[in-house]
Amino acid sequence: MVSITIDAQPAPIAVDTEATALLLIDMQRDFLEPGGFGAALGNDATALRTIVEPCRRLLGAARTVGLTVIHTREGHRPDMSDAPPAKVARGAPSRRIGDHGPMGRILIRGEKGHEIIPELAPIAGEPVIDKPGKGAFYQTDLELMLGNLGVATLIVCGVTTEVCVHTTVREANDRGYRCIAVADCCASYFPEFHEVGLRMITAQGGIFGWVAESASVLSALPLAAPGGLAPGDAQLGSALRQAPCHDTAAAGERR
Ligand code: TIU
Repeated sequence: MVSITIDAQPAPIAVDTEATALLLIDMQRDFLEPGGFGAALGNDATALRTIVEPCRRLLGAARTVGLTVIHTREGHRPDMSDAPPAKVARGAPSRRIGDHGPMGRILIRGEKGHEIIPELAPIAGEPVIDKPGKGAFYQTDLELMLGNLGVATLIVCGVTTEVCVHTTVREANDRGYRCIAVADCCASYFPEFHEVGLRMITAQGGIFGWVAESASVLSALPLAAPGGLAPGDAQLGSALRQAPCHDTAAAGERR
């Protein structure tokens, strides 16, 4: 066990690195590049790109210390049998889920737009959770995986703060996980929703969890500690991370 303390709101939080996972939510082209789902809903997708570099640094550090790293993607099967009609029909987008766009069919597994952006591409052994909803627990094997890995705390990054990050943090909180949302590694198309979304997490003594800056997480990680974690040292976690990942991604998509 390697116990570290991360400076956070509403209070510092002590975590065991061997029981902690970095969860990267939906860092997909469909949300972060023009021509994807986010843009089809009328948003400026490039507004989210400020978090790419902080996420990349945190991901690199997590890999160095051997934290469990899990990626998620929002999207649907090509036949859209897992896409609720109410979700597809909602709003007045320029393109609906399943329609053809510049990066392939919008929010459909196996299409270019569905891929995680290259800067944060998963490496071998990092599970990728394909989720049909906003929350990463709904109709996925994330909870099973976290249980097998002995994870108790989630360091959460990704997009968008008030939609998939918030839904996942709420789902995780109700399941007994401690969540630390990383403020400068989460983003929204609406800056005010980002700010208020983070405040909602920490309000009332941390009603859903904690919020920290990536600098606080980085400075707490045992990156330079002699005898600190070596990459892939996390016992069961290491063994599982090397195992094949049985997600529902299209063949060839998994890295
Ligand atoms: N529209 C929006 O802000 N977000 C989503 O639809 N999905 C995620 O947040 N990933």
